Amino acid sequence: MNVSLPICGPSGSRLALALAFLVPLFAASSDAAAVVGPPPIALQPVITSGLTSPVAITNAGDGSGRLFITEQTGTIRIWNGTSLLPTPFLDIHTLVSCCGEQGLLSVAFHPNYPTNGFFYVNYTNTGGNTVIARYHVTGDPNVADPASASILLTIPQPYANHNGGQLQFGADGFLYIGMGDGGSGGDPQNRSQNLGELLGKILRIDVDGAPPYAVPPTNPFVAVPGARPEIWAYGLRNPWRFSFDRATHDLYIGDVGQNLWEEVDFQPASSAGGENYGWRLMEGFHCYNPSTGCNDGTLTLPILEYGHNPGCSVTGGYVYRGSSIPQLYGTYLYGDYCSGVIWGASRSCAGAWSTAPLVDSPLNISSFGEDESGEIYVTHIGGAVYRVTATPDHLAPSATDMSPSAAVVGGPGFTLTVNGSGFDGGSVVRWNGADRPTTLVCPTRLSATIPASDLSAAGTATVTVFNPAPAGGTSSGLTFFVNPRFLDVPSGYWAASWIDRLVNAGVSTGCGPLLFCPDTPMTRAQAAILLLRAKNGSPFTPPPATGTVFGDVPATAFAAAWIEALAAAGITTGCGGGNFCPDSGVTRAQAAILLLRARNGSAYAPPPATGTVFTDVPATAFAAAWIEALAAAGITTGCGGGNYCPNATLSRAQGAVLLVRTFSLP
Ligand SMILES: [Ca+2]
Repeated sequence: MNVSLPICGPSGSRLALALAFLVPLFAASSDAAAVVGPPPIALQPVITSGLTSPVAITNAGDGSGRLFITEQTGTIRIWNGTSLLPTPFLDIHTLVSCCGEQGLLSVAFHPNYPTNGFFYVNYTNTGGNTVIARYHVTGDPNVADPASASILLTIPQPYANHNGGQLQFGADGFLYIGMGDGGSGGDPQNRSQNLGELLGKILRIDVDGAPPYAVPPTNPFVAVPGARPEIWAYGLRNPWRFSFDRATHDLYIGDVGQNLWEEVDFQPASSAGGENYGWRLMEGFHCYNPSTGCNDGTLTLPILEYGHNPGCSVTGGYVYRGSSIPQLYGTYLYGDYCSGVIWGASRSCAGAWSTAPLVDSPLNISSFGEDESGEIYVTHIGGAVYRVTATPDHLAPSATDMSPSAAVVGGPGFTLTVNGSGFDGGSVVRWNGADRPTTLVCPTRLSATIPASDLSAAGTATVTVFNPAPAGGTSSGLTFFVNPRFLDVPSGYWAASWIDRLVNAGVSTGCGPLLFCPDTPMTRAQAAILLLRAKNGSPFTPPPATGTVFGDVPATAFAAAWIEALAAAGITTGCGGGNFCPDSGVTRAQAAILLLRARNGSAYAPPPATGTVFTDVPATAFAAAWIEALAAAGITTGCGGGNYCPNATLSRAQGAVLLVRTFSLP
């Protein structure tokens, strides 16, 4: 059978039920506290009489707040917020064939409509062929001039069904046109896969180019011989309704299926176009023709599908970006013409799509539309318009981690990412209790704009997430560090002041931009630099390296000149076997020798070891005399518990303490 988009179709009993059902619709139980995901919605009647077969609803983007409702029979009506104006905005019913899947199918307003007054319509003419035409408003903003028609494009239609019909302007200013495969069933002439045909495609044209239109030079097939350059994407059966996410500009396509599967396709805003969405090779995620081996790997599969009975024909909707239902923010709404179910689809932060029914309505859903503030409306082919509503009911937010978690005092403002749960479009990131501009990135991630003024003083800040009432609340706090000098050395770090003194003396600049790496081992090569700078002063520069002193330190090695100078000063003889082991960590025992020789000269010899100073340093231990001398000089008190930990590697923070004490750095 062929039940794609049965507008004016034989769904009599269902339609009768819908027509009788003009009171507020039911919503599912509202135990939102136990549910993660989009909330149940209700459909609030906006227009319940005076409309004939509404198939599209949109706004003019002119700040007027009006809704423009396309009637399939050939008129565009205006809802001014309180009433349906009796005079149509446009009446071209004499040009239009109707109905079935034919008729006046949508209108899109030019992005500069407030200044140029142009809008575009998509209809099937009396010959059944698709026409894209431009019209102009008159001096009366509620009436367009039917004589202002300028036809941009006429596309022959071989059958009465599968005419597509959607027009949308993208954020790029180009007009996108949805074209069905031409009709019949199963795309008998294989048009959707044929790049020489405009049928079964989404087209993209530049309405501001030379009349009647120009092809954007960045369209994906402009250089492909035999391809129609207007094609933006292909492999579509009947993309009756598609839309752009007004926040991200991602493209969502409801592509009506054949006998079994309805699908929603997705194109990220970053796409350069050219996707093959599969029809007639595939229907949804399933092979159609051929019945096996249909996907050579180049097809772009749907983000979701659903089966027939009671579903029959998907009506693509919109990503909710309004303000009245924060829990729905970022959710893609779409529905089914026959079943009346409206679903909400969303993508996890990891990129996985999920979908859930939001309401099971008795409507024959012909279209969704947005008003200027991003609230979503539903048209019922029986002659009504509903607004999507929900009871605000926030979850309690939880903030689990954030990135970054530290900054340096006086630094620039930045974008803070907060991960957690219970987030929605009403969630606000707070910095020490003060609201910061916040965006819901995905269901478990927020981003907030933190100004430079939040980094004016060193210390810590408490970051929380607040959800407004009802329910809602404030998450527990995460601690953000505003550090004096290094991202990885907070004010409260145990060696912070020692590291500060080391850097102030010019001995170290850290391990990288704004980093000191306090808890990583100090390598022997790093130690060579730090020892010589601490001993000789920060301006000290060693003679050029020769590469002849240690077998494992060629002249080009990191710190080669410093290592050779350290040897020349008699402070080191290497790690044995003619090598220096520059990448090895300095042990705490080695550090005792190096520090005392650097401070006291190569001829220095410590007093004999007693074995009584540290429990883990008997008199016979390697470097025992040096370790005891280091303690006697007040440079070390050991690693704790009466021990020295001679074989442990020295961390860079520990090294900072020992260097500052050894050389009495200010
Ligand atoms: Ca497909």
